Amino acid sequence: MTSMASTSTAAPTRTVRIGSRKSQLALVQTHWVRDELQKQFPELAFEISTMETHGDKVLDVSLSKIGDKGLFTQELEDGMLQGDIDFAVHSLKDLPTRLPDGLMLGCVTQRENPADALVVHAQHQDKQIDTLPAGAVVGTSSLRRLAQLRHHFPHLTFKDIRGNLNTRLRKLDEGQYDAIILAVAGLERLGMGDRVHQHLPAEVSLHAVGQGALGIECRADDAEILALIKTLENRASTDRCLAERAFLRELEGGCQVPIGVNTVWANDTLTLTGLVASLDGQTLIKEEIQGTPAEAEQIGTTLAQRVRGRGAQAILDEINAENRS
Ligand code: DPM
Repeated sequence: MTSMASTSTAAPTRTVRIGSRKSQLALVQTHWVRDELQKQFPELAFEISTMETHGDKVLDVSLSKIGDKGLFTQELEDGMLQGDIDFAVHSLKDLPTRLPDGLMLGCVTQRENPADALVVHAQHQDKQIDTLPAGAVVGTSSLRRLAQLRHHFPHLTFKDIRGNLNTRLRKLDEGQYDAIILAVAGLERLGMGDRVHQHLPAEVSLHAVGQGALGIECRADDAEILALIKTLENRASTDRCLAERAFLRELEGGCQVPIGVNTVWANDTLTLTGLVASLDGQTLIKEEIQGTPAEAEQIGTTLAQRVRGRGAQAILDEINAENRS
């Protein structure tokens, strides 16, 4: 009896420190990672350190205007490089495609539904995105969602919206908007999946690179931590997200560019659809490519070169010039 009790209360061999943003969504995600790891490694202790990132502090400025290099990740990355934390859990879509020297994307978890969701005010319960009345005010601060929706539904009015999910839903319910667009995954993780009124089909809105997956970032030379987090890796999600990230990286798009993607991984074939849109929604440049999962990054890069050849670079240059001025 005594020996059993002493085994179960034995001091953990190592304390692993996990970095997370403070937002409710970030914490739900980080707790999930911690709980999964704790189940597999009962001998380890896990500790969560929360940090505020620049993106959490600047809530009144449109995302596209505050720049994008590590907006939601930099403070966590500094923490890893300084050795204060061992790894960081991110929404993969907020993690830049180029990481600081010394850090790597160690794991992509099983992806939730990556689609965008239409969430409507109570008075539009009987509507869908294509039946909202002319002039209806749709809230989004994603240039990607804005450009695609403007293209398909020029009769709608688009208005910036910021704040966390609860703030946005409150603004919608108060009547400041007729509808808003959010990621299905974020709503579901927060237990608010019932607010998803319609999954926007890929023909209407291609989702953001990495949307719906978690990305775990760690130090490139920490083999022990890498082996630990790799146990949460999902192969299909990883291949899909690596293809998507290679597409974005090759276009040198930050997290705030009108670039959308869709991937299908089936029968040992990976299909990637990529899109670059002009902000006014007039021009959509869209291409599709297939390859084996092992060629994930290569097909992403090739697809980027194809859309660039069709005018995508000119669109991105114009947007980048505007953001700098
Ligand atoms: C990025 C974008 C948005 C977030 C841009 C985009 C949405 C901004 C907005 C890069 N990060 O999607 O085109 O609509 O104002 C973000 C959300 C999630 C991660 C929330 C959301 C949850 C879903 C996920 C914000 N980052 O998109 O509704 O984990 O993929």
